[in-house]
Amino acid sequence: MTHSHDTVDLSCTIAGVRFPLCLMNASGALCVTREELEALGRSRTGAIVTKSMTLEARTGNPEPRYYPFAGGSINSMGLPNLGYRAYAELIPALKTFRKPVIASVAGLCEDDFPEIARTIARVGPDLVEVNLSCPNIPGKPQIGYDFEASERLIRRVRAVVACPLGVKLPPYFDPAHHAAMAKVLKRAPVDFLSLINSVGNALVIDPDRESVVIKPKGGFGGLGGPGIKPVALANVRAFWKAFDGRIPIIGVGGVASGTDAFEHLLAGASAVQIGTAYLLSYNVKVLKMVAVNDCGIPINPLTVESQVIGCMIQGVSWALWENRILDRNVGTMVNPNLESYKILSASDMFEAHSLLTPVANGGQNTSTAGIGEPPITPTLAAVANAVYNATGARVRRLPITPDVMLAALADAKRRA
Ligand code: YRO
Repeated sequence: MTHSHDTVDLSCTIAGVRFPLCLMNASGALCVTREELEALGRSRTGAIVTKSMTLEARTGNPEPRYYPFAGGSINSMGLPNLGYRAYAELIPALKTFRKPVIASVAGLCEDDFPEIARTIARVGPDLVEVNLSCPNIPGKPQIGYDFEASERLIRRVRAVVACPLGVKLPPYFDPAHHAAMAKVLKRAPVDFLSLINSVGNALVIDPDRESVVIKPKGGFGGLGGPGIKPVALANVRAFWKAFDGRIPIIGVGGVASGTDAFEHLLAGASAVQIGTAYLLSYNVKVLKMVAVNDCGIPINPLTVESQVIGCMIQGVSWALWENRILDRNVGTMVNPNLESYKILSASDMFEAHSLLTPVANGGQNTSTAGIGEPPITPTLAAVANAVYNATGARVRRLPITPDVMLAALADAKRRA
């Protein structure tokens, strides 16, 4: 028996809009610029979801503002986006990719939302998703945690948007809050729900650097990734129940595999969005490497080959994971042990080939030749060059982690 993705129907319909595939990016994940949105258009994603747009363009918070780690990601991007006028110009072109376009609308105050929504709805997005995780009045919680403000705001946006309108909600942790919000959403009303936004105001600390990992807001930020999946599933389930299954739900939170997506569908979602895992696809993985070494005529080729492959493994480790952290004041290494000093592991292993070329080195080739540093050092350059050949981005920092990769891509775009 053979399986082909073309014979399996994974389409879905949300608020009357047909999606060719029930998987798409989550708002925020690589959907700010024209290039990122067009890349989504060319991909197999079931829809193109934009970054939440504000009245004016924003560069967002200072970096580092996004940090992926083993358990997920933390961010305090601060709404970097092109401003709604730019997206109003882009959306007609994005629609030519023949998949729904979801415009995510944000605001820095309540009055911003209807103004943006009115204009953006006119250029024909297939759906509008209102991001309720936005600041309201200083000192008050985000709009999504203020049920009165949420109701006022949704009613005002509803009045100016003709296409299907949904809300992206923050996670709630108490059944009373699920009930209160469901009541608001039934009165407003909305056509679909996107559940959930990142789990707000989390704090990730790097014990090696003895520091928080993102710069804005003293390190506080929204948590995404595998750890928030149970919170997302609970919110999908709670709202599915509150609406007796009568509202389409897009599940968001901790989706990195088909099984994760399936769990969201089991909880009541009709489609699924992918945030942290989509960004993580910017992980560099070495699939295959060929090392060619001139070391004269080796007495024991098998030993030399084994040595060369060991060097390649060390080189790739160096390129992608190893991070020796020195205390700048006293010059001692502060990585406490090998538990927090990452190197390549079995699942990272690539197809390694070693070719030995018995080229005559100068006058003769019978002397001793080092085969320690020679196969290690060029491996770093080989990885960095392969990254350049694949993406057009030059990396100049090691190890090449997703944040370094994203910065390099942004740099390449600026230079282009
Ligand atoms: O920082 C962001 O741009 C951001 N990150 C998220 O994980 N979710 C969001 O909804 C947003 C935009 C909204 C806000 C957190 C900046 C108020």
